[in-house]
Amino acid sequence: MKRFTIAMAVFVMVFSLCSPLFAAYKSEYKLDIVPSITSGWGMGAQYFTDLVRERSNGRINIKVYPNSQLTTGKQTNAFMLLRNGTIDFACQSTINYSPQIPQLNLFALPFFVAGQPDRYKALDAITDGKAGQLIAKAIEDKGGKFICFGENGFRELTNSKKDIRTPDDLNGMVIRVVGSPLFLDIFTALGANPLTMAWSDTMSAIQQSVIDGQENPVSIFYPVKIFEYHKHVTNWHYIADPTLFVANPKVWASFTPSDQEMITAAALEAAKYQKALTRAGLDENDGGKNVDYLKSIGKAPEITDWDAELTRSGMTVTNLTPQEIKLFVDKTRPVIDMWRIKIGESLVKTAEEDMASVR
Ligand code: X2X
Repeated sequence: MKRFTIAMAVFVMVFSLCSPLFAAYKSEYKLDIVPSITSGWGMGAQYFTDLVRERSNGRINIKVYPNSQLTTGKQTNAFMLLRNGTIDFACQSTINYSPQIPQLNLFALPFFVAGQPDRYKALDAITDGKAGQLIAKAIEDKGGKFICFGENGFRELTNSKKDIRTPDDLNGMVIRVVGSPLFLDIFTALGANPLTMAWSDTMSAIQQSVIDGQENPVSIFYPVKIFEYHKHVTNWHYIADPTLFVANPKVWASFTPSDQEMITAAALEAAKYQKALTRAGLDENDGGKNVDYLKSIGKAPEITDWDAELTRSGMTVTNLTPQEIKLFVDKTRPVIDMWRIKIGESLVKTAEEDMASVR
């Protein structure tokens, strides 16, 4: 009897090692995102999980949990929960992981990417370049499996009070920011009153006028109809906000090499879709390529002229002149000087070289 049991155990072990069909996959993998599914970020995440489900014939079922459900609203704890396995996959903003991985603050250096002649080209040069590799390594060193970069978008400023054209206009305004120290430094330097708050609490704070303003990409604030409360938007593109497609390393190691390959390809495709979604109608230099791509995959965007759409929704759209931008740049320069050190001078220099290579 004992021999039989041992023989069975050996058989099961050998069989499970040899057969991917026998691999112990979970019935559901949880994927973490902060906003709703209707945001560009959410749609990109959903696209990823759909591709994986389809291409694995339903064997690999990843479910998107929107609205910070998996972090119970504590979006800046998200990396710890990915690392400890509470979360299997994520499509997360670099901002939310930056308290644990300081290198990720690179993208949130004010006007660092936006100050380049073509901000989207500059951003791609970083994520596809040497700096991107250093960032991927920083994430892996801290205990996350990096798959690829996606996009939330360049972040703009909305508020309920007035048109913002200069830092003086921001004076004393209560601006909601993510719970990441760099944001407090930026808005303090600009003379505003930054208030840290989870995104999941922000819309009700806006409704109750607890805050005057907030900053987010249009693909985040438009779907939640911020224009019903905030009548002013300033397009200053001050920071870039890529997303990260990532996994828990143990979960990742549990997949067969061919499944890992399939999941990686799906993430890259979803990232391409997410970037096109969050750029269409916003990238002035794309020659229509983002809209064309979305059309080619049967997902033509409804809105292609954002200034017109936001105006139609009742917002005053403020586009800044180079002279006005310079006022914001000058005010935030000390913040850059301080944060270059925290991020790591060599990473910041590498990113500058990546951006210079496409100028
Ligand atoms: O909280 C935000 O502002 C959001 C949704 O953009 C992020 O998660 C970084």
